[in-house]
Amino acid sequence: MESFLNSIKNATIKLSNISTPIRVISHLDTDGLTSASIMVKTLTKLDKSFSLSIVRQISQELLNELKNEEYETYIFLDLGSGNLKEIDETLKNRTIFILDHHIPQQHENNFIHINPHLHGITGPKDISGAGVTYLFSKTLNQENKNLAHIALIGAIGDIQETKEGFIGINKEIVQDAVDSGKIEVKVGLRMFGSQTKPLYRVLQYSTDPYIPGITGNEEAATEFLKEINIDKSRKLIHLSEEELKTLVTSIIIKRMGSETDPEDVLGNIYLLNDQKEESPTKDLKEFSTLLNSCGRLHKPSLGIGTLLGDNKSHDSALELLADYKKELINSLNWFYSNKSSSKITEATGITIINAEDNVRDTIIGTVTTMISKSNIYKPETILISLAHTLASDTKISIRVAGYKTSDINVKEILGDITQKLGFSTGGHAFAAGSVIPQEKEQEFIDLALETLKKPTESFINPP
Ligand SMILES: [Mn+2]
Repeated sequence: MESFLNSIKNATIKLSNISTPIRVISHLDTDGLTSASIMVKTLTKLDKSFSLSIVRQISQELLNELKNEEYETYIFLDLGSGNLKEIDETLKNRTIFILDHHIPQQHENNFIHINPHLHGITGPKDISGAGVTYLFSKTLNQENKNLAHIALIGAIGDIQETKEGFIGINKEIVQDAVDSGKIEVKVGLRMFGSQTKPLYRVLQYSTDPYIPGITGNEEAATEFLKEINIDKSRKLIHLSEEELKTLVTSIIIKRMGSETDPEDVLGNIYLLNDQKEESPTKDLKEFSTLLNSCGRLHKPSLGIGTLLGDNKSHDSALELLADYKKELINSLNWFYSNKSSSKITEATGITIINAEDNVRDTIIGTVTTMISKSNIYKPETILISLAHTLASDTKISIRVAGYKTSDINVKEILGDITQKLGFSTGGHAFAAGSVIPQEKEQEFIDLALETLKKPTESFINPP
């Protein structure tokens, strides 16, 4: 930790000495948008001029464009560590800052590279890109402690919050956010939507904690609430203490027998003090979803505006969230109505969903996650989805079915396949993705089936 903080300290000194305009490049997801917001606030406070771009990934085309710009200094946020070689080769003789938390590529460089992995901090839930940017910001100026909550939204976006709350450096960032009066941490039902969704929806959509017989089933969720005498359309935050107790106990009872840890339904809830109740930006988890939808629908500026406190952006972001939900539902409907068509290949152990232009490439990952948690496929079935991008490439997403954490590393699985085609894979052990040219689509599908299709059950159990 000390060497990590030293590297941050050194980087802040280098940044302080820069007087020319700075080019900032950040990632399109929640973690990237929160990283960007922290950096915008930090640079503005320092009176530095800068320009910001939000990108989905680092590509050679992007680097070529950046190369043609006149900047001397570039800051990459929540990306860059995996592309050291390309950045080095394309942006020669420029000053490069990389503030990232992805596993660094092996490549000698003279960048100002801040990454916890370089200091033995390798936990996937220890710190996010926004967390790294936040530590940098706080080291520059202790007053920036009041940005800690933004780093937490980023960490939630990267699914770093655990059943036990935040761990590692993230835990210290929670303390900063509490100390600076930005958030309140409460213990409650670990469920999404407590500020904004009617209870039956909260229960119906609750995959973690999973409620046997209720998760994924609107009717059962409604019936369950009727049995315990709680109006289904109320919101979780409005329940009395007594009602909440009844609800928690009833959920635990439902979970008995099939769950290893039935009582594991309570957890931390993080609420922003300066946001109104029932607002989608009150609960950090819901805020994270709002930002995610801004990125996915290519309106990252609305997300950043919301984070910077711009009311107009906030309102537009809420409208966008509604569009996003609609689009997710349309995409899921496409999946269900094409399940028996040639677009969807269901084999033992693997399903391939070739959505082509029917699902937007930026939401195909989310759609695949929803399918993976919906009990349609046996736990541990590998799900691979493909969708066309605007640039005529094919975006690939991989997930594993089941609501419980699996030991299967989907990043390795997809990486092994795309490597054979000459392309790389990014992401995490539980959710990964890649982009290949459309011409390679069929070759990829054939290869994936060949590699991942398991013999049928009867072959697994010899007579
Ligand atoms: Mn990240």
